[in-house]
Amino acid sequence: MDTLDRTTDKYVTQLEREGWCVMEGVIPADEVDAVREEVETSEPSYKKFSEEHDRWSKNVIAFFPSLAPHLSNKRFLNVVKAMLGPQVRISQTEYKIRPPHYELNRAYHSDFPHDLKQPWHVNQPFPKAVLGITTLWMLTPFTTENGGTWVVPGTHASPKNPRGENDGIDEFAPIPGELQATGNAGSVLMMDSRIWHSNAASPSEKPRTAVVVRYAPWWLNLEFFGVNQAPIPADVFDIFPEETKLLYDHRVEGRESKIWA
Ligand SMILES: O=C(O)CCC(=O)C(=O)O
Repeated sequence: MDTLDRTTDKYVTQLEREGWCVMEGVIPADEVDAVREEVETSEPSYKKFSEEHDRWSKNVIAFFPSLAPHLSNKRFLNVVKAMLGPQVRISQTEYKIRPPHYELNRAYHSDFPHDLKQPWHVNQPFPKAVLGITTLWMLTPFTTENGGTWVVPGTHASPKNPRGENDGIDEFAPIPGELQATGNAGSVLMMDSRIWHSNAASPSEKPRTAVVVRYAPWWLNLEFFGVNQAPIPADVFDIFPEETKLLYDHRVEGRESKIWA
């Protein structure tokens, strides 16, 4: 880490104790609408592209490059690095747009590398270490009315898991202690990848727009046999700020990593 920034201590403390936090104002208020618009308007092109090509042949960040500079926001990355160590990479990037009247109510899980339904997971009992930080970039406000993500504070430290075969938890049912993460557009929900979390129903008339970006320590294997490791075209990557390049350098199309190799 460059220098210790004490102003971000409260987020680190909450992440350590509760497994989640919301950092407000990571994307400035006067920029967030343009990012949201690019994310929303590009999703149909991404879907069309996915139908015509292999879904994993172009990284989604290439469809909304205006988000890229924010992914290395200093205050935000300070917290990620406090949790994962000074050298981090982005493992996965995905659209998370909940359409109006979205109905799936609960589907509790932990995230890579703790998602027990994915082939590439660590087994229970999970190591007592932070192996991933999942971040949800709120491009519209997250509220209890429009599908703010459900989280169950403290469960990052639980030996059980909603998808644990012998743990007797119904992943599709409410869980005592659950709450919905809320925040203004431009905020980021940050979660220890072990925390039990779920998408939420949205009775709202408008989409709830977000992007999920998962961060990993440099040493974690990010080869998912092609799945969710789509490359970024070099001309898109080349215009990213240097700090964002560090995060995505392992995903540049047709190029050996310059930084990590
Ligand atoms: O979209 C959400 O609110 C939750 C997304 C989620 O659970 C995930 O990406 O793992």
